[in-house]
Amino acid sequence: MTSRWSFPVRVAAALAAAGAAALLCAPAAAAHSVLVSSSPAAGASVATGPAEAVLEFNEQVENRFTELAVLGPDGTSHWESGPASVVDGKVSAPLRPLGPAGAYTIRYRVTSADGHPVSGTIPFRLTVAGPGAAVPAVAAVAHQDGDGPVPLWPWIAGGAVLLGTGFAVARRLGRADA
Ligand SMILES: [Cu+2]
Repeated sequence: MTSRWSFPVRVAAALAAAGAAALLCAPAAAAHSVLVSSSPAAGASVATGPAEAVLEFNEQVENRFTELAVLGPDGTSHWESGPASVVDGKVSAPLRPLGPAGAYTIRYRVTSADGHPVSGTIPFRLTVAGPGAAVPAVAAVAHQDGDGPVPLWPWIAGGAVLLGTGFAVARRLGRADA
């Protein structure tokens, strides 16, 4: 009798396990923070440049590696005037007065509560040219992300230390030989 039931029971157990796994995996897959709304909104047309760009996510995002940039119609000029700040699920950055009318893009990257990065772009349009002027890229606010060029000095310093150690060892070995 036990053997007659064991197969269906085993199948049921396997199905239950698969279902449980699916239930466990589904929330994990959906755990990335999702952009709920923004200001300016995606596709919005504004006549005046907003004082800040604001993104609202569905949950609290981590306050690290946060990037919020607003790119001008030329695709390269930056219009954010300071680093992004994160309060719970709200990420915002102050903006300079916008300049030429045209297509602007909010470019963002945040760190989900589960530690995974979420990034995207939000296009909006400035319909009336504002008083702002583009600043050279160097003067734009430095990003907090890790996408920037890797600094060379640690390599140079590391190389110098290695060289120095090598010379010291070589000298000592030379003395030992003499
Ligand atoms: Cu994730």
